[in-house]
Amino acid sequence: MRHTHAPKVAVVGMGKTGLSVLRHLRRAHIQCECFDEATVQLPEDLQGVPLHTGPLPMDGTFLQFDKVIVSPGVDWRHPALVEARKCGVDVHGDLDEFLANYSGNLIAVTGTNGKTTVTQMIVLLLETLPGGCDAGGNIGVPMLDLLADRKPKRVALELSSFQLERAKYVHPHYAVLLNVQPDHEDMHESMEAYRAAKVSIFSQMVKGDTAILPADDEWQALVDALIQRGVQVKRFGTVAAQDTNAVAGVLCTKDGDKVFWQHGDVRKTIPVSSLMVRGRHQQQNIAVAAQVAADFGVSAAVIEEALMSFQGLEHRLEFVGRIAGRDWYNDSKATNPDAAIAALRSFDEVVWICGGLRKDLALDGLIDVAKTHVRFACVIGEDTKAYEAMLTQAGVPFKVSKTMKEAVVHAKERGDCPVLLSPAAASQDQYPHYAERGADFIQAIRKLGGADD
Ligand code: UMA
Repeated sequence: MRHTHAPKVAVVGMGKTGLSVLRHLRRAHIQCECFDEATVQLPEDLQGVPLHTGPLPMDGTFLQFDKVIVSPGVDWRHPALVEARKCGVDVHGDLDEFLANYSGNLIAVTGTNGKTTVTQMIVLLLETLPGGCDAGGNIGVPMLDLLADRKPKRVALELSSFQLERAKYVHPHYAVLLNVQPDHEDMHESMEAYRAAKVSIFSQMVKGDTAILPADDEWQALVDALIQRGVQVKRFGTVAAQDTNAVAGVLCTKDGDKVFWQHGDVRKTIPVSSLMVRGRHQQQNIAVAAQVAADFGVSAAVIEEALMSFQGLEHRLEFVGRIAGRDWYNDSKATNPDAAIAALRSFDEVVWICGGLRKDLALDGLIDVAKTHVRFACVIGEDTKAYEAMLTQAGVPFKVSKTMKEAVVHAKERGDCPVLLSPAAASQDQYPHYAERGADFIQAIRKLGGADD
């Protein structure tokens, strides 16, 4: 819609993103109104902005606005948004606003699993450079907040499929795609649509830009297309010694596995036995971050030290401690089956706490890995049927637990192998967020008493 009056913007969703968009628009003296389907209130500093609560309007209200900026958690297929787009209203997310206002060094990171760890590690490493690096996006800091006081020299953005799918024009000069695995099937039309959203991170890349992608064959066609456009492509993976396809990842040799990355002309390696993070997926993640840091000029010595002292992030294969005679691991962030598969593979055998909000995801991929790595399972969550069926197929004995506390008590009684919470499911059936689920797990463990150091 083209209007001759002063621009007016509608902001949809009043969570972290919506509030940050409102503050950004206010800083630019742009008139705005906001919408949320829940009964919400605006904080003190945003009082005075017209707030509409209840179902999003389908009556042409959005036609009065020059643009509608939608939070990532509002389904892009929401009928009110579909209708607005059909009528020609400019509807997008906060990423377009960010890109229109930021021209510094942007490193964009996406993928189903591992993107927070990689983004966090990149920031940790680039912070050592003059001018540092800020982190934003899905990681929890709305990206427009990064522009509130100054224009940072470098920004690492963690981007979800929701943020990417509602962006009109994405063009980072440096972008990382970690993986695309089934997730969020309740919020995307299909797996293809989900994948397309992730891959759109590279859609505008041109000569001189850098793309980091997995070394797996499934990405070859995209890699070829990017190379044809003059984009520098770097690939990562878990590879055998003679493999030359990847510049970063985990190298499997007969002397043991090593994390590696390309530092200028030199291939740097660190034995995984010197690292504090466990699991191939985590080791691969930090190798990717090392590659980004090397490309941005961080010294090899700084990278080496940072990798070796990195303990991983909370709720991601986090070692809680040796308590009541058992080693406990909190992987509450494993909100989809592939994340749980990666966690299970990093142990010989565990007692596994799984279950939660399944998001319509198939659990078949868990059967084999459960068969090999799970001695006993405790199933949590509101609807446990699909998890019970998967464990039955795997031949793994299990118990359904009503609460996390009950699951932890049962888990403690089952032998002496480590206990792993890696739900393969979102938490929102029982908790506001995966972090609360992880905190509840830790609290239940502590209640068992008897820390053994
Ligand atoms: N709302 C509606 N209608 C809807 C849905 C939501 O009105 O149909 C309203 C809610 O009532 C609420 C607001 O929208 O008031 C919430 O908006 P939101 O869900 O977009 O939440 P934000 O607080 O803005 O957080 C978002 C991201 N959330 C999601 O993508 C679901 C955060 O990622 C992100 O950290 C934050 O922006 C800052 O960029 C969280 C997440 O769970 C961590 N991400 C998913 C994941 O990692 O798997 C993708």
